[in-house]
Amino acid sequence: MKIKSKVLVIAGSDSSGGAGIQADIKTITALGSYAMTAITAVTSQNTVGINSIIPIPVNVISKQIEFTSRDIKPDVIKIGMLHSESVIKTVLKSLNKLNIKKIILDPVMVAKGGQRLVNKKSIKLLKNNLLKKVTLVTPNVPEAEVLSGISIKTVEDMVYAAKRINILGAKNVLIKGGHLSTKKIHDVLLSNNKVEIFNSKKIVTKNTHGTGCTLSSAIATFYSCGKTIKKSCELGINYVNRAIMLGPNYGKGHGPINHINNIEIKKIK
Ligand code: PXL
Repeated sequence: MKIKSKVLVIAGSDSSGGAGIQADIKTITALGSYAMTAITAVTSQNTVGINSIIPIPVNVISKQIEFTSRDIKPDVIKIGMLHSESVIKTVLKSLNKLNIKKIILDPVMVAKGGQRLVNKKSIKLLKNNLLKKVTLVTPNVPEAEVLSGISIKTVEDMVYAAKRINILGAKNVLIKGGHLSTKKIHDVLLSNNKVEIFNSKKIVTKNTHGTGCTLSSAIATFYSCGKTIKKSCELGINYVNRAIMLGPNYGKGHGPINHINNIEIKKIK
């Protein structure tokens, strides 16, 4: 199989393999593209909770981004967990040096179990500075509430929040509706001033660790292959839904999804 495109991921490592850089590499690879990484922090965790978060020094983060990208130019950059102000400032500086305009941001704030992954000051900087740089931002409902400053209870609220986040500078906004208690899941995309709603069946499971990382990486991969933002979101949502449905049910807590749901593994004899 010929590799289709190159995606650089700037995000944290998840030792349990379901979220973070590990989910990103699996997703980008499963969808046929080439994954590169700049690791921002190393988390020790399992499906039940997070044991520790060790930051990578900021000069090491910028070196990973710049040194790697100067040699192999990414078609798209996907950004995940940026846990502190200094990390966001560093990433902004590096992005300004590289001439890569296609950027997908998953504004990671808390883990599935409820633990905070980033501090409050960094959320402010993300909102005021980083959002302006991105092609697409993919918050879930709690993250969209923080970014938009409004409380979200309905799909109409999601549309309003998406407009507010668009005004802050993000060119396209996808708010994921999984946290709302609607019968179906409604993901709201605001793209080119048009609202698109993707409706999915709700899959009842506790195994949804890493869905956000996986979705944003899937969208980044489809986008890097030349699909539009709208089509990339549609294909990304379908891929994650299948990954949830076919989850391996590992661990005692919020287990991982099946990132390789779309590929057939040939047995090596
Ligand atoms: O799913 C959010 C997330 C992002 N990045 C890392 C994580 C998690 C959740 O646990 O560990 C590194």
